Amino acid sequence: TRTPVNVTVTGAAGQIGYALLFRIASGQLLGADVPVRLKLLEIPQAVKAAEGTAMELEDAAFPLLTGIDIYDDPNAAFDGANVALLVGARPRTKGMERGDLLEANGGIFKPQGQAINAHAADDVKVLVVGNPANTNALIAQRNAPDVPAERFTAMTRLDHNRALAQLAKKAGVSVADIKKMTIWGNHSATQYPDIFHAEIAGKNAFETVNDRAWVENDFIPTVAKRGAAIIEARGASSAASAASAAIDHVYTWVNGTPEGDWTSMAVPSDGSYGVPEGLISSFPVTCKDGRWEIVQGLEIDDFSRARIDASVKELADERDAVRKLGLI
Ligand code: NAX
Repeated sequence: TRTPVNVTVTGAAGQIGYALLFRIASGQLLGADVPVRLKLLEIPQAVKAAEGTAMELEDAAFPLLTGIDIYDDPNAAFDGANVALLVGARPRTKGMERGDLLEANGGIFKPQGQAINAHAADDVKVLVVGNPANTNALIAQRNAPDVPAERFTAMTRLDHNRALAQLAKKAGVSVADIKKMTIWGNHSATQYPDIFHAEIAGKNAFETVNDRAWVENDFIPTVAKRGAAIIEARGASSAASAASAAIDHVYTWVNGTPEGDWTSMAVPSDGSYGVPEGLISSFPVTCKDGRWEIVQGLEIDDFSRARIDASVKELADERDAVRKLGLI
């Protein structure tokens, strides 16, 4: 029998946590033959609610779930973590400036980065979901100098999946027919969903839909503003779809991208495509043997260049702001 994989989830009592934990425990995060031990981190006021979720997890009698522990101390929660899903974050509230938001989240992601550095397993893989995800991941990564930087990633897979769904609808195909979708940049309204390299049933997606106005005026804004549209419709932000994307992100990272396809992950830049080194920006990536690699050699036209640059500039501004605050 295999040793259980320790999966730490922060914000476990939140709405994404509620959707995510059951999918992890059922084996969808790592594989149907991989036992998992859950380590849940919450703030003290939400520990009781996390205990309620843990009771339900127990009641689901998942054969792969070997244990659940609940903590309010990051040092204990990340002890021995092989996979760390950083979901809990400080949301933007009314009247909050961007600087306040970055500072409040620095208060969460700096100590969590330090705890990962000190206590996580040698093979730890980190996915940051909590917003602003890219910059929260940067803060955690910079505060974990002993962990290889490439183990810190942020989630743009929900944006990627949203882009697949919109393109499939437009082209009248199944999402399974689409390959090589890309989200570039920040998980924010400046993100750039790129179909110029995507393929539908093996043919170039942009040429197949042949509708530039749709790409510019419909597809890109619909994907970028989908989070706001969900809040408008549901009265609450995306939760099950966000949990599903987190499952996809880690599953792909661990188990690999299919031959002839790639995915989108926000990862520390090596300078590829003119993205300043170190920024945690979304790229097209392939995964193999538990490692990701940025897809190289794609041609970027002026239209795409301007959009990538705008999103990357926002990331650089956020990095400068958290540097000023002494968080990195
Ligand atoms: P909720 O407010 O339902 O849950 C957040 C939970 O985090 C709460 O239970 C809270 O007590 C906990 N928490 C706060 N500070 C913590 C800390 N220091 N340690 C541990 N737990 C802590 O939010 P939810 O809807 O679950 O969303 C969680 C985060 O995901 C938010 O930041 C949200 O903006 C972000 N999202 C990111 C997405 C992405 O694509 N990257 C999409 C979905 C989502 O909007």
